[in-house]
Amino acid sequence: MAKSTIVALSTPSGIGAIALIRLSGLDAFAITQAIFKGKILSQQNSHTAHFGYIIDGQSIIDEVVVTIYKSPNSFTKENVVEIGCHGSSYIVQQIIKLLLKNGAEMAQPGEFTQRAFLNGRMDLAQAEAVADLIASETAASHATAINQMKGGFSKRIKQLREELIHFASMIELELDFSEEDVEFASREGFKSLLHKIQAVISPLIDSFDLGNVIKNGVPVVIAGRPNAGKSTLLNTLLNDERAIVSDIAGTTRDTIEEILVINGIQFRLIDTAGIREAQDQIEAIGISKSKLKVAQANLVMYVFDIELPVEEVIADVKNLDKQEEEVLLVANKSDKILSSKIPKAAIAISAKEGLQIEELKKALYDRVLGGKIAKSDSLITNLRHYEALRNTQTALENAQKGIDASISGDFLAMDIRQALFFLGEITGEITTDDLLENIFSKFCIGK
Ligand SMILES: Nc1nc2c(ncn2[C@@H]2O[C@H](COP(=O)(O)OP(=O)(O)OP(=O)(O)O)[C@@H](O)[C@H]2O)c(=O)[nH]1
Ligand SMILES: [Mg+2]
Repeated sequence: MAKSTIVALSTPSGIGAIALIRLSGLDAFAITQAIFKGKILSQQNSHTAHFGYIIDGQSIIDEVVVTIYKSPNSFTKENVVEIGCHGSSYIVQQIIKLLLKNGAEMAQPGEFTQRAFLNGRMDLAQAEAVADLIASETAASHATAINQMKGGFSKRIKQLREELIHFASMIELELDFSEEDVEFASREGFKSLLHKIQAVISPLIDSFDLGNVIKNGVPVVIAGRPNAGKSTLLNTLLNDERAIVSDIAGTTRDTIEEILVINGIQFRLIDTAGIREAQDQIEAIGISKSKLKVAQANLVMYVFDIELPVEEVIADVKNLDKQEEEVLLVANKSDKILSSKIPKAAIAISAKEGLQIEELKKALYDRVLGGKIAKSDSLITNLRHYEALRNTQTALENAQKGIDASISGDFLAMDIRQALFFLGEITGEITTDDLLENIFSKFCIGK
C-alpha cells in the first residue's frame, strides 16, 4: 500500500451548501485529528460520522461532520476520512492547507480510484467505469457504467483468462519434455476452450458500436436543399426556437448543434446550410461546411419538400455519396398536400405542424439501435477494451490456425501468451505505468 496520505476536495469547487474533503492513507485519522476538535477518531467504529470543529490553533475554521472508514473497509481499502464542511471555497482552502501542513499530500487526478485498483478493491475495467459513471448523462450510459463497475464482463474475462493460463502451463510443460513427444495439453480440449472464449469476446467486440453510441451519443446531420425546413425540424424536435427559420432560401449559414435525447440515447443534431449553388462568399463557406459534416456523418437526415419530384430527390441523395443505411429520408411539409409520390423509404412529416414527429424519432432510434439493445447485457464502451479484445481475438485465431496446421507447441504457446497478455490488459492483471498514468490522469482530482 502507498505510504503517503492523500487529500483532495471531492465535490465540485465553487460555492455549495456542503463540500466534501477526502483523505486516504495510513495516517488519515492522525492527520485529521491534528486539526479536529471532537472525538478521538481512531477509537471510533468504522463507518461512523462525528460532529466537531476544524481548528487552526485557537481559531475555529468551521463546524464539520467527519466520517471515518477503517482499512480495509473503504473505497481505497486504506483508512479514509471524509470531512463534510460548509461549501465555501475559502473554508475548503483553509482546511486543505491545514491538512497539508500536518503531513497530507495533494492527490493526483484519479489517485483515489487508482489506489482502489492497486489495493485490489476493483479491477481496471471497473475503475474505468467509475469515470464513466461520473460522466454519464443519460439513463442508458448510466446503466452500462453501473454494470461495468459491478464487474460486468470483467469477471467473465478473468475466468476465461485463468482457463487459458491453465492450458498455457500444460503446453509449457510439454515443451520441457519435448524430447519425449508427449502431449499434456489436449488439443481438442484447447479447441473447445478457444470456441468458448470467442463466444464471449465476439459479442463484446460487436457491442462496441452500440456501447460507443450509448456513451458518446450519435451525431445526426440534417441536410437538404435551402428552404426544405431543416431548421424548422430542428426546432420542432428540440421543442425550442433554437435556429432561425425564414422563407428566404439560405437562412442557415453556420452549423448548429443541439442534443436531443430519445429513449436515453443522445442524438447530436446538426443543422446545416442548405446545399445549392452559393449566392455569396459566406454562404459558400456554410455550404462547404455542410458537405464536410455530411461526409463525416454516420447518419444523415435528408430533408426535402414533399412536392419535390422523386427523381430529383433520388439524384440529391446520390450526390450525398453515403451508404443507403446512413441516410434517413424525410419528406417535409406534408401539411401542404393530401397525397404525393415520395420514395418508399421516406417518412412524411410536417415540421411546422408537428405531424409524425414521434414516428420520425422512433425511426431515428431504430435506425441507430435496430433491436441491438435488447440482446446485449454487457457492452464495451471503452476503446482501450475494444482494442485489447480485438488483439485477443487475432491471437486466438492464430492459435486456432496453428492447431489446425499441427504446429509445434512452442509456436502455440506464443499465440496463447499474446492472448493472455491482451486479456490481462483489460482487467489490469497486466499493466504498465504508462497505461495507468494514461487512464487515471483522465479522472478529475478528488476521485
Ligand atoms: N407548410 C410548411 N412549411 C414549412 C414546414 N417546415 C418549414 N416550413 C417553412 O419553410 C420555410 C423554410 O424553413 P426553414 O426551416 O428555414 O428551412 P431550412 O431548410 O432550414 O432552410 P435554409 O436554412 O435556408 O437552408 C419557412 O418559411 C418555414 O416556415 C412544414 O412542415 N410545412
Ligand atoms: Mg435553416
